[in-house]
Amino acid sequence: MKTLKSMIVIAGLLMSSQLFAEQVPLVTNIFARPSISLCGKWNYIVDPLENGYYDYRHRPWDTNGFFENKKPANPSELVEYDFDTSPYMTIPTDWNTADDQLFFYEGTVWFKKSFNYQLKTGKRAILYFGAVNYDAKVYVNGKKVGEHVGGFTAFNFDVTDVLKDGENFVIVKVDNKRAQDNVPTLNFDWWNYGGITREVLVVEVPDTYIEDYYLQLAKGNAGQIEGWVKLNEPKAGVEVTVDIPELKLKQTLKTGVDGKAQFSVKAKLELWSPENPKLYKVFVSKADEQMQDEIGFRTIETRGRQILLNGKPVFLRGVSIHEEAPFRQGRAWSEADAHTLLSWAKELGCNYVRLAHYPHNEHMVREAEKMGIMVWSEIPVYWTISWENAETYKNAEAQLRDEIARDRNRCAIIIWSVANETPHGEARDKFLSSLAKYCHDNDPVRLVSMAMEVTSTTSGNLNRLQDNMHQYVDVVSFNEYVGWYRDTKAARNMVWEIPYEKPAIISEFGGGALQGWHGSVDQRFTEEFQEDLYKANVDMFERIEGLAGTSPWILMDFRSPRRQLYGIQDFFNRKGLVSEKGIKKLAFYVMKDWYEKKKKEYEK
Ligand code: GCB
Repeated sequence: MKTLKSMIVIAGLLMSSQLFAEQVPLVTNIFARPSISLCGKWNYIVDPLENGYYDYRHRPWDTNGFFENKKPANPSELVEYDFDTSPYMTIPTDWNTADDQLFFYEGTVWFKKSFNYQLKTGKRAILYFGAVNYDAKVYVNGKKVGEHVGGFTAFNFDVTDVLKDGENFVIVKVDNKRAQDNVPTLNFDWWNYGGITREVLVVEVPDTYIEDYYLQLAKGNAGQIEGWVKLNEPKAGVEVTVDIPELKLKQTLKTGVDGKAQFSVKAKLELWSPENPKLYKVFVSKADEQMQDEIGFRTIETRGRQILLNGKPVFLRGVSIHEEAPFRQGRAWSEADAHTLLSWAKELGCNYVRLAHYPHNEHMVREAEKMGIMVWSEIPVYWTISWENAETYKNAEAQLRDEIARDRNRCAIIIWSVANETPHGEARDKFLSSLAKYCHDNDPVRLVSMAMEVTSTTSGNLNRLQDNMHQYVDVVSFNEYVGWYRDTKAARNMVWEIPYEKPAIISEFGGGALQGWHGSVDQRFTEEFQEDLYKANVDMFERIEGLAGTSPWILMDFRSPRRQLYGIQDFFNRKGLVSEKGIKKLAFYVMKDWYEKKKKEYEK
């Protein structure tokens, strides 16, 4: 007779939620590994009622869900879906711009891709997604391999045991419904582009593989490279090599019982900087695998109110950027998108960009690095999320963990930011200080910041920045919308007080203009109004003591459902310095001139 316990186990095994594979820690430098691409045509089924997931009593299907990819066994059998006769999208993309009917859609869409695979003996197969917004349930050959939440971080599953030789299929249920407890929450000022928005790969690695590695300069020491190589399992005595041929620096190491090998080595280096974005070819290998990376070395620190790059004070001449595709709109994801956006930033005179409001795709960060642009990278802890909810915190921390895991070798990244414009309060303070601590503990060589608001004391023309969070960050940053949301025309008389002995960045300022619309400086949404606002702001910046950088809002007009003004906004946030068609507005040149001036000042 079956015991109750074994019956429960069997029932559990039958549930569709049973996992047949494992979400494994992020495999680093994914594009340098042997892989097959699953980009391209994926058939899709729009499922607003989640019919493919729940039965008519709204209980999750054990069998019969769309994940089974069922075909009628004979012409009389009822199966009310068929991926193979459904339309397709070319992944990566967002469904909002790929299908006109889905422009405003928020909900579930199922995607299916068939592919041929032959797994070699002694190898493992890792199914990698660059990003899926927001909730992804992933099935391979009808079996659930895992789930991921968060629209902007990469994730991967070990699917070795569910793949077959020959024809396989992967099905993903993607759901981008917003929810209060999510990160981001219900309310945000950008388009909630849904879908499989970055690349999908099946990566082949050896049974024991190099999961991750790290090589950067020791904090504040331009002559010491520190690093480690980590296997996917705690296996001791495995020989791994880190080789930088140009430096004649080759480290052959043995892993310890934790599967990790550490090193610290002196080196005479050409340092990475915006003027000289030097990257070294680095080979990380072990007997049965080798991969190449391009890595730069620089130090980043603060001293009083200054930011020091390679020991020298630097002014961050920045601009904020959303991950929105130039010219065609929709989510940006490719190297070409990254190059266009960053070339405009370069033309503006930038040595720095704020990648808002979530981790951007890997090409963006790598391209910035090649072009000599420092990066602020952030997670979507934005406005009023559920500070009291432990699950929300876990979600935010997981996004931070995966953001750092993907990019820890990118010297271009100088700042991790953990939040944007959050309301003061005890629960928030606990949440954000924990995130800041997480950053410092897990990446001691970079700076931590968050975009605050000027909430305090505007008495007369005095602004004082005040936020408890100042004690947890290395750089205090704040958004000010002088001339747009507040104090129209008052910028020229404003006085600022930043009562913290830390560098300060203005992480946002700006105002809207419809490109090509002209009028007087007093007329909202004309290029002249925006131009004047920029003139008044840069003039004001000269009077902010300890200002270490600015990142105006924003490089390019971007889609937002919050921006309805007919004929002007048409669902675009118009604060771009460049229109969505790539045309520069007058304010672009105000900022460009000011950055030229700043550059000269700092070169002296
Ligand atoms: C902000 C937000 C940003 C918005 C911007 C605006 O403060 O951080 O996400 O898009 O203002 O345009 O209002």
